[in-house]
Amino acid sequence: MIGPDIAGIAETLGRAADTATAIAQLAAETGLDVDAAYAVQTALVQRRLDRGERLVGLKMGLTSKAKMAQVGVDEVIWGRLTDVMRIPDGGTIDVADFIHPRVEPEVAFLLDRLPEPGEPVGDFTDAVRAVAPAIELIDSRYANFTFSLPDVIADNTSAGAFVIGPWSPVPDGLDNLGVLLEIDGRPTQVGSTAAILGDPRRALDEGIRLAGRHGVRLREGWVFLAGAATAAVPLRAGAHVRAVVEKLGTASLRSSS
Ligand code: OOG
Ligand code: MG
Repeated sequence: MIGPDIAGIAETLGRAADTATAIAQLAAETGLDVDAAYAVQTALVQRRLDRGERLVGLKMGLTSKAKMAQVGVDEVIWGRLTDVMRIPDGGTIDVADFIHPRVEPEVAFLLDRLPEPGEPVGDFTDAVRAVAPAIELIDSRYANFTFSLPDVIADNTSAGAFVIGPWSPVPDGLDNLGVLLEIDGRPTQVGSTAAILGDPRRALDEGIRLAGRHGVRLREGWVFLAGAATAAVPLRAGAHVRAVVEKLGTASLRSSS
């Protein structure tokens, strides 16, 4: 049997992102399972690397119930981050570069020495040098932000852009910090880091384990997004977005069109 056309699907998804044009879901029609979907993601990100982008980290997706419920997929997933996706803290994003962008509050880790593949993360503070509040901009390439599990994996887990706030040394506890997403000074989502797998530190174990299954090893110096603590919110032009994480501070961005 001939399997799905991995390179062709990656090209379709890559063009959708490059032209900010939504496409129809494709996993069911092309017979993509989870493994094939990660192969598409690899090819899709390689397309970016081929034009000079650099891999700078890993992002987790659907690590909170709020997110799982919002998109109707209940498996933890992971995707790749490149340098071009990173927007400086306080920087501006043009919504016209995206299809239907949404923003969500996250916690970021700056990775230090990671264990050997197959080894558990021993001391979290050995593996993580610093933590920061972050905003992720997600932008599903599928119409109506609607997708199946293999669809969203193939689409690099809707990765669009991200902002990292100021780094701080790892605090004593990360498992119950208040999280606020504010748009134009109004709180639009409120939550806790406990929503992220009970403790965002667990997202790192999951990232190492799940990416390891596909031969991807996390690297010293990479950024790691642990996944949103709340549902994501549509980003309109002319907005000022702030994600505030208790004890860690604020990450912010503005949007133009
Ligand atoms: C998938 C990406 C999920 C998160 O933080 O949960 C994600 C999506 O919601 O489109 O980035
Ligand atoms: Mg996210």
